[in-house]
Amino acid sequence: MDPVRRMAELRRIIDHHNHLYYVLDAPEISDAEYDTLLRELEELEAAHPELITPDSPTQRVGGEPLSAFATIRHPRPLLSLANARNEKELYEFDRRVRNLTAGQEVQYVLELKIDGLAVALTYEDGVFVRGATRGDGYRGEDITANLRTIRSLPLRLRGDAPRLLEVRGEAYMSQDAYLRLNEMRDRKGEDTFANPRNAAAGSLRQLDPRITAARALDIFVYGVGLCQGRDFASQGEILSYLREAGFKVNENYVLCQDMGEVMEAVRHWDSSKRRELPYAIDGLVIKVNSLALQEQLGATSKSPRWAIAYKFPAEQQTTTLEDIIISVGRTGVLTPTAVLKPVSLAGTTVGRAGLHNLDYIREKDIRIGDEVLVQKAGDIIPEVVRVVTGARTGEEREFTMPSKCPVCGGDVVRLPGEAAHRCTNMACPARLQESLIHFASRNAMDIDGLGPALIKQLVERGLVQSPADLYSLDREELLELERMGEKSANKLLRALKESKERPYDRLLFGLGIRFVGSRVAQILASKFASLAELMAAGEEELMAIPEIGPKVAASVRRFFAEPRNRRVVAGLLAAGVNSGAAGQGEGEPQPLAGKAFVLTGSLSRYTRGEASRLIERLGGQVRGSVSRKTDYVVAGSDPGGKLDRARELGVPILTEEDFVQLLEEQ
Ligand code: 3B8
Repeated sequence: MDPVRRMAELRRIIDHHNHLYYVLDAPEISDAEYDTLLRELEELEAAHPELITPDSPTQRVGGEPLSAFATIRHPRPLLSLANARNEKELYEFDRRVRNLTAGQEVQYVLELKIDGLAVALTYEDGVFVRGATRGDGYRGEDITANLRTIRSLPLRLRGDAPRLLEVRGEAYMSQDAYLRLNEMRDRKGEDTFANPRNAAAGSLRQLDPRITAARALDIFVYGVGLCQGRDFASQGEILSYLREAGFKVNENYVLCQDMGEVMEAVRHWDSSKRRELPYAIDGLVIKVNSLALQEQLGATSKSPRWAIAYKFPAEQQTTTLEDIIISVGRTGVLTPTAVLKPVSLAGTTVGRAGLHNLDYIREKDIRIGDEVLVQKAGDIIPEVVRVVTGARTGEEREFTMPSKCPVCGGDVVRLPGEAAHRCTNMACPARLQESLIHFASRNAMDIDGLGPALIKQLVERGLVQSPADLYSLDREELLELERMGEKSANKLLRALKESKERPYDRLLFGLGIRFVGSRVAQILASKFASLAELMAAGEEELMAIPEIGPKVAASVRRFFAEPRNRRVVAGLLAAGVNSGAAGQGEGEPQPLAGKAFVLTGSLSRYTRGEASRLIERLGGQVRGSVSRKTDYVVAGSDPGGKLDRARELGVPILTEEDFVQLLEEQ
């Protein structure tokens, strides 16, 4: 047979068996037979690479790792569902639907609410061309290459394909695959995922599709966002069509004639039934079946009026509270956390629970050694609901807040009117560490590869004392860190360099000013063209902005009034981080132009990075070793051999005082 025809035939056969295996879970041939078919196709494709089609079953994993995901604007917004937390709220939903549809007969479809990641899949003439995350509902991230690796996702639709089809679904990881993945990560000493949903999201967020391909992801689809060339009359019809087209559709949906039937199904799944499923669900979705009625009901800016999510009540368990530990956050707040005897809760193992603050602990009279009732609701961190006082033995111990910071030993105070205890040491390594984690995080400077473990090392080794120091890290310093190879060091340096170009609202958010979240940072950045302008703004000027209240204004002023913060900002600007200033750096006087400096020993006022940046900002250069071309050696305490060398060569030596004076003169 000629190769073109054989290749087309093989693709059809392989697709068919793929579908039987991954979608219908009913294979008809053995793995070995399947592999033989796949190998034959691979060989033909290797011999005729020009005949490879993008929808070929060999083309699931491919392409180079991306440097970032592109943004996709959804043709129709992917709204999210309003929630009902109990039966009463479900009846209220039904009442609203009836009021708005004035006496017409309403049927509902009830579906499981898969706990995964919402995605939109676009097919053109039956071929999968694009897949995106929900994002903010209007724009998502292009994760096409990663979605292609999901075997149950058809690369080509079965039957007559519409011109254009946008399908909505939920990518997820089965309980089994989740447990296996975590076991493996645990063995390798990697962080484990807290639940299957995070595991699925983490896997789909990989820039390298080969990593995604190695994770056992799956997908259920439940809706159509856009369809040209075909009409549907009801949700039931959509689900049937999607199944025929080759998608995996969850079979546990029911058509309900009235609310009585809806409630029956709700109670069925509310019981322990849902824990028998091999995947996690976080509730049920109730949808008006008729698309004509759906259209009549419409949507608010956030959610459709024709559907609602019924959230299962939070799950609770009792266990022993073994200890209370303290962590210190970015703002110095000491947060108590309960260490629990691990219990299984809502499908995950829980070993920690939030305790908020000392008042919370006192109010609930929580003591170390108590039997406690813990609760987990959705994504929320588990919390201690109450103490099982009947189980007290008298051995329980009352908890007291430490008067010294457990991380740095600094004084702990509680400010009047605040529930929180704070470490007063501005330089507390825990605060530093948390602020760096925040600075590097996705919505801030988004420094890929700079995670909590690496930050911890950098702080512990004294390499970084403020976010600005990140930008003077060099390759040699990085290579000395644990688990840091050439490749990751280069990658990190590149990510750091790239982060300098982020829009300046992200920098503003990354500074971690109290009450300045992403949104407020955007507003401030839109009102003040540069960080310098913002820093110069007075409280009134800030409060004149409609969205900015006195709390935010005061916090911003306080932050920039703090000399330490001003120094961090100056360091960041000197490192060339985008701060909105037009023609940054240009026109600054450069009195040290052409002067070569060498630093040795440690300075009391500046870190090495800060000193370097100050010199560079004034036009000077910082070198690693002393030579005849060196203009100045700055010697701090405990200087090394560089000082001897400078004396030998007669290079001028500056003490820290001399250096500061020199800078001030400039
Ligand atoms: C409208 C309908 C959002 C959803 C929807 O299994 C809308 O239907 C939605 F605006 O998020 N997780 C489902 C699931 C999710 C949604 C849905 N149906 N089965 C799910």
